[in-house]
Amino acid sequence: MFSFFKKKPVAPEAPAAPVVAPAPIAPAPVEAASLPDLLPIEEPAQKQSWMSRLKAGLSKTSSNLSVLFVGARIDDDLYDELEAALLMSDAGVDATTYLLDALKRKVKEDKLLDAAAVKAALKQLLIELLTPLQRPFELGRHTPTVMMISGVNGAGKTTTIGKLAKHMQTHGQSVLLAAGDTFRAAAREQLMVWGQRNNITVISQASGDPAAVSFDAVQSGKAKGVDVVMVDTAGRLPTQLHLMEELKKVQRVIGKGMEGAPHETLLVIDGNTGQNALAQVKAFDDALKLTGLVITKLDGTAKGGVLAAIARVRPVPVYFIGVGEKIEDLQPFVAAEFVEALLG
Ligand SMILES: Nc1nc2c(ncn2[C@@H]2O[C@H](COP(=O)(O)OP(=O)(O)O)[C@@H](O)[C@H]2O)c(=O)[nH]1
Ligand SMILES: [Mg+2]
Repeated sequence: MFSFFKKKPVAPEAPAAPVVAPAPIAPAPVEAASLPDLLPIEEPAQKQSWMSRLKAGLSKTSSNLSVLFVGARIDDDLYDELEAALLMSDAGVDATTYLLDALKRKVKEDKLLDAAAVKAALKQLLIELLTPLQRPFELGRHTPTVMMISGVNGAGKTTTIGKLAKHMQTHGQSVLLAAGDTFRAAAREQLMVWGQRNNITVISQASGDPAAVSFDAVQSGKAKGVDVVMVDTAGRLPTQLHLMEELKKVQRVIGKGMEGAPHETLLVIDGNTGQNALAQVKAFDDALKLTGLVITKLDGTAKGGVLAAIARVRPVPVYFIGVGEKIEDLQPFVAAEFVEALLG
């Protein structure tokens, strides 16, 4: 059966953590109308299968690649066009060169004669390139599992937290959120209202110190024995060095609240960002030692090749990918599925 999260079996000697029903901790400060960018609360009754949504989401990237193989002859023109298409998809020079060289070798060795066989060979090479990025997200190893979520403004951090929280609830996990985006009061209120509607506790502070809010959330999560604490953070660019320092401080202070925490430090990337996504991965990874990525908005982009660039240059695991705004549009990254949607 398909499972969204991999649950680590609890060691027999570990005491069972008490799970408390999450409860909102503060009254609703604003009306629901101020929630344009959070999630629909109900999942739509009509569910498209994940594969068809992934295909639809990636169609802008895939049509540029797949079209090359339709009735094509295997010659230098095909390789040139493929090179251009891979670069256009933001696979980057390194991954593009690597894939083309490997493909040419394979065509020669296996004496491939028709375009369909070459396409199948490319699929295989892409799966091999992307599989190291695939890693199931583990729950249950720590109580709580503490996650810190970082990224630039508008990447999809808060909506990703909302979607993950709902998925986790579905899997029987209790969740607590920290409104660590203290930069804007609206961001804090947005998360709190959403938490109340979804019966998920949100720790928030009017004082606006993200490290303090995160520390409180971890303490509270430990005391209540919740399964997962997710810390939202304000968006920032890697070039804003003082804000990157602030983020490092939040991470350090979380570690003071619970040894070994945060267990997961995630970077959320907007799939439309192009090659700058790679710069973001490098900078946030250098600053925070990322444990994983979430790549959102692959539905709006022709740049889905950026995963190949990440795989070659800074292979941080991609836990989840997003192909839309609904809860079910965020799913675990599976290399074979992704490549099938691109070149199927
Ligand atoms: N099309 C699309 N929109 C998304 C996706 N993920 C997030 N968004 C939208 O991106 C916008 C910014 O998201 P938000 O979570 O507020 O970004 P944050 O600033 O990083 O917290 C919102 O309107 C989200 O609905 C996705 O996978 N696809
Ligand atoms: Mg946000």
